[in-house]
Amino acid sequence: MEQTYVMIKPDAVQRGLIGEIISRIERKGLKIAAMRMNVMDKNSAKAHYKEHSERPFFTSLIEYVISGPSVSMVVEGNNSIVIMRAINGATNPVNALPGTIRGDLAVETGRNIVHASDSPEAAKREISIHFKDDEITGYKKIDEAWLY
Ligand code: RTP
Ligand code: MG
Repeated sequence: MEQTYVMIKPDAVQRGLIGEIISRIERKGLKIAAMRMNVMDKNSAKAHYKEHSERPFFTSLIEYVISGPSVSMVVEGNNSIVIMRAINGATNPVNALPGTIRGDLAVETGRNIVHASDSPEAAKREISIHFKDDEITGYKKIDEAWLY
């Protein structure tokens, strides 16, 4: 079953949106296979956003994601990578459609409240940064014939 890494960023935690965001993921029919709330350590944050290390916003991006507690999740289901990107909406909330998390709940790129891996390679890499294998549960849901 395809897995992706999802983060509820510190601004969403501060705004009391953890439940709202998790609820949207669950209602879609995806399964949360692992979950933790912590302040991400700086090295993990830098490794996570390595692809942006040369960009002008890199320093402020790292400070943002380690500025307070965030929620890290492994989300599972067929096509979960593409589906989670669609649920989150466009990077800049100005362009994010209503109905998406960013379209409904965020107003600026630098405070866009959620993250999801953008490819199978990124998902594998990001999950390995944030979770040990034995922290990811392999449980089955009783309705797995219809959902994940
Ligand atoms: P994410 O990785 O957080 O899920 O976001 P994304 O794929 O939609 O966007 P990405 O291009 O990977 O950018 C990563 C995060 O960096 C911040 N950002 N700031 N100031 C800027 O121009 C700028 N561009 C990107 C955002 O927090 C974005 O989510
Ligand atoms: Mg990204």
